[in-house]
Amino acid sequence: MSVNTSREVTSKSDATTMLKIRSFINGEFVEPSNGQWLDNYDPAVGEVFSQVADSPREDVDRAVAAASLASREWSRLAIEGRSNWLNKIADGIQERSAELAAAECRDSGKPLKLARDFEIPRAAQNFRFFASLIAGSSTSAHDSPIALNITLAQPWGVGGTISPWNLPLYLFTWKVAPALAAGNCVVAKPSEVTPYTASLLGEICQSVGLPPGVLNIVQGSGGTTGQALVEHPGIRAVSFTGGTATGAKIAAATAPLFKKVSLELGGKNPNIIFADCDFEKMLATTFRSSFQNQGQICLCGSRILVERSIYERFRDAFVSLTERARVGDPLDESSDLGAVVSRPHQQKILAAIERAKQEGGRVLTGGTAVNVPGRCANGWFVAPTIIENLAQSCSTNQQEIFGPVVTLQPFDNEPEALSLANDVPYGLSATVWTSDVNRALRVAEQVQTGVVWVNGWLVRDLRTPFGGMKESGVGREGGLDSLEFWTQKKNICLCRN
Ligand code: TXE
Repeated sequence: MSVNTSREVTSKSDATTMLKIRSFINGEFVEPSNGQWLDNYDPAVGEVFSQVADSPREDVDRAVAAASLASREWSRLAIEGRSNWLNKIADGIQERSAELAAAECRDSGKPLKLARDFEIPRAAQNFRFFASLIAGSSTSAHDSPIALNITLAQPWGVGGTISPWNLPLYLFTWKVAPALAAGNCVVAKPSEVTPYTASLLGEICQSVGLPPGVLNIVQGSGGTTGQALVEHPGIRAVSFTGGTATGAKIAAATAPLFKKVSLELGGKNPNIIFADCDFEKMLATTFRSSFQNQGQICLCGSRILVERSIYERFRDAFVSLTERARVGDPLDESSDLGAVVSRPHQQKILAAIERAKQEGGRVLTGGTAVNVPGRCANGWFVAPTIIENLAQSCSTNQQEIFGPVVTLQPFDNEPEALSLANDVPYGLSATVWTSDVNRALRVAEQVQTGVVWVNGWLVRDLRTPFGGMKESGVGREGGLDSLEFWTQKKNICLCRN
């Protein structure tokens, strides 16, 4: 059955209504062919507010068939044509930005102001950025007396994207926009935990008149819909962001099929603070890099390494700043932290804190769930938590928690700071705080991460490569790296007589 909108509000009982979030296939919103739905929660109130399709393999097949058909025209569009479509989608996001921010907040529990001021604008920017990047792209040629070689970058046809729940529309569009820009049609799966804004994006594509099949959004769980997507023989390239364990499963499923795969995985990022830093700037930024989005950003600096001479000064100031933070209703403008994404995730974070205590950790502040009175009394909140006195080798300092939990570790000198920073299986990002530019360069060059910020955090230029080393992933996203991922090179050699 097909309907024009992603959202049919049906009566669940006399008292309540239920939003239904469908897949968007070939330009239409469709029910899951197996009739299976998943409950979707508002984490701030702890209640189901919608149901999302749990699409089976057959629905993924239909989406791939639609994308494959649409790609014949889409891949032949002049660059200006594709660029115009991307800008139209960006316009649509901007026009509905208030609605998108409210949906993101409800789906994920994040503060409304974070979605409104940072994430939804970035989703529009993702489309605009790749619209202008392709407009300036060129084809390379190599000339010689015997032949002229022309190298084309051709799209794969159908691309598959799988995105997580922490920055739902921001990361969904970060994959979809370059795939479309490069001339692919896309089958995209948002997280089943936060499906709402992707579905609204489907409505935007419909209202701007994007040709059917160019972007298909299959809703559903990872093991069902996601697995069907990565195994589909019609999808030659897959871009994934999510947990490292899931990344390993996707690598295993795609390797025998020789697909191109980009894996953007977890992190256990060091925030390295030297005594000669700008203390006030570092302190304010460290609060954000620890607890923004309740610590549920793969780039959060969850291990804070502090030069011993300022360890106590930093610890006391950081604890005091954190204790002034407000954990509260995400709709309240004064809330610094909202809810974490789900009840199981809240339990996972609290269990990690208990494990830290067993490992000898001293909880300096936080460490518990937070009861927010009123509308959010049954919501899933966790206090921002700072722990010290833990060994480098313990699980708290080795495994990603992905919540508002950071550890503090003192160090005596630069080699020790680097040794602690690098002694984890992950290698996504690092932050270095120092006023010594030579030291900044030395440390940045030796730290084993794909991204290093010096005297800042989450400052992004979309032209730069983004991705991790070690268990944080394979491949780079951003700028020309994204366009390169979504195309394959073909060399045509024109031999001279
Ligand atoms: O992520 P999953 P989860 C980390 C974080 C978190 C942990 C687990 O530590 O606690 O991962 O989170 C889809 N085939 N990050 O379980 O499962 C899934 O439906 C294909 C880090 O929620 O990795 C969703 O769309 N797809 C992170 C996406 O993968 C599958 C962001 C991510 O979900 C699949 C999120 C399968 N077999 C979690 N199984 C980051 N790096 O930003 C699941 N999926």
